[in-house]
Amino acid sequence: MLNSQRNAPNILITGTPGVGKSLMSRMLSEKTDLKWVDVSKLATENACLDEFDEEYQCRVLDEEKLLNGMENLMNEGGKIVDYHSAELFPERWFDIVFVLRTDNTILYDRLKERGYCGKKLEDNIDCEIFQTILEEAKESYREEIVHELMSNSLEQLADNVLVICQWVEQWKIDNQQN
Ligand code: DAT
Repeated sequence: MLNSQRNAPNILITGTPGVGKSLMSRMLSEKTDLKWVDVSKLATENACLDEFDEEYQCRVLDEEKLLNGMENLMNEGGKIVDYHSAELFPERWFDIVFVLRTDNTILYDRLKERGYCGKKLEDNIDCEIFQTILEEAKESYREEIVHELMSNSLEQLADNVLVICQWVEQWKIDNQQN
């Protein structure tokens, strides 16, 4: 059993930057007893970032150090992991995976507002057009646990949060430890 150690589920929220992972993770952590793990923030706090990559304008991630630092947290269960890649983590960590999707024009505006421009902006829009993270997720986890969710509007966000909250409650009923 993948989740035999856990008394609450672990959820991965993934997708291209700007699709709304942080906002959804924060809302979920407020509405459930699950804890939000912002992987980019964790990587910075735990000194898992190495030298600066000029092409991608960001620092290179020390993946092994990051994953080792997350292992105990994930084994506890009850975590909402928010990260813009799906292939980094061990499959056994997650009970369900949500890939957030946003229409290109809406995503473009959100990333512009965030100050992205040039190659960084183009690469992220391409990432969404080519469904890169969705494909990654389907290759990294059992397809039946990977779900695509549209996140264009706040209405969609609220609906998605509601459905996930219901799923968490059902998971707890189905996985009660006697
Ligand atoms: P991510 O964590 O995926 O990079 P975010 O949560 O920071 O994205 O959201 C990016 C911006 O878009 C932020 O200003 C909040 C807004 N946003 C997120 N989800 C949204 C939604 N479903 N509808 C409208 N705006 C949304």
